[in-house]
Amino acid sequence: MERFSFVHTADLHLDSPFAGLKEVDERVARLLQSATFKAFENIVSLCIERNVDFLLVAGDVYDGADRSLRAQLRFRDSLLRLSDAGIKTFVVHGNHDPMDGWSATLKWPDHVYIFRETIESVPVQREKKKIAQVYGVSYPQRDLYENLAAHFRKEGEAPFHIGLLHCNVGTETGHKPYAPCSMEDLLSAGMDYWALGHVHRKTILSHKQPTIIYPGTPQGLNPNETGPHGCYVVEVERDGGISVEFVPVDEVRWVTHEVNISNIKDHDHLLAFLEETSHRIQSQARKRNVILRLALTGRGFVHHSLKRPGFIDDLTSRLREIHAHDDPLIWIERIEPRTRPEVDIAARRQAEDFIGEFLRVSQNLKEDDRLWPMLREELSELISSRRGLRFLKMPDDEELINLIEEAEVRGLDLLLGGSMK
Ligand SMILES: [Mn+2]
Repeated sequence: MERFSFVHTADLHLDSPFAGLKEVDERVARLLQSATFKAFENIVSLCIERNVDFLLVAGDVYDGADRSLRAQLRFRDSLLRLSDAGIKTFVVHGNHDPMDGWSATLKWPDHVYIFRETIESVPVQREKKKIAQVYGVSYPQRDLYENLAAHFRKEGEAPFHIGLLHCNVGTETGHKPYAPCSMEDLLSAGMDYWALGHVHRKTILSHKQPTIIYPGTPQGLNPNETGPHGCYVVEVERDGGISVEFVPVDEVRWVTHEVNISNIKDHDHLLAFLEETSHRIQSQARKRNVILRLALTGRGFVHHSLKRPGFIDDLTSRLREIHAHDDPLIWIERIEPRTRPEVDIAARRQAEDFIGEFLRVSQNLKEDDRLWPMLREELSELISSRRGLRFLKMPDDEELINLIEEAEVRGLDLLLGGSMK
């Protein structure tokens, strides 16, 4: 067989509104507005630089079913650049951009193939020789709970078979179970490579026979999509061997960094320490724009200062000022207090008094996950209220533990009153 290469991406979410950011300055807002487009532009440039044979886009091209005209035009313009370079593109749509959403009537470039609502297979040719066969299907509508992978079957003679699908493999992905399927479904379809989309964190489910990959979002879309985001370059050798390389293409990188305040002695020290941390993270990002969340942890004198009205806001502004003219940009999104008061909690927990009992209850809640359904039950009334529906969602396990910890610290502060200040 012929040696060839391709790039695999998914979940572009073009024109994502970057929900969940409370306040953003103008420079950051401008950068975010174009970030999803620029990340995709970087992928197109990568395809051309590496001279790959084709690009695979595994769903969620657009952020919403009501895809903006701007997003569709920018997507088409990018694909035109690829098409002009003789590089083919194969696209499926997912739950965020199903076929029943609004589409402008645009003419797509010659080398672009968009899969429709029934599974099709398309040969990929290079100089009249078939190098691969691509199988794909798009979501007709958003809420699709049918196992699509189970209908993929390799057919005919081709040197290499690729499944292109937006789907949820297994149950532990942290994403909605659209087009749910199992590893067994993927393994039994006879594909050599599964180009998946849906899970926003890059994940290699299987290295070979077949190779199964979620490339993740090429641009992190919210403060939880931290670290490098990009796409995969895949090289297929003459003997069918596959090598994959992750290439970061993100324009803006979300970083959450924990800072332990236990050894901080005064406020000057705190400021200098945070400044030094942000500078270090900036240089580690290697000329990428960074949006930084600093989580302050540990137990120390700073804990009580952080509770002073306006203290965290002032600290945040000060750090933003220091970096105000940096290019690439580093922006302190938030300083999150997860600190604890200077108190011997272990000793307090042993004590036969009300505080001891309170601490034992909260520890029990953190450690015994059988109690969590009860906690969620308590929360459900708040979350399903009219205001709650707009602003809240049910916490996942990690968030629930964080909530219990916050409640423990707050409860302890209230119970201890002024005595520990
Ligand atoms: Mn997605």
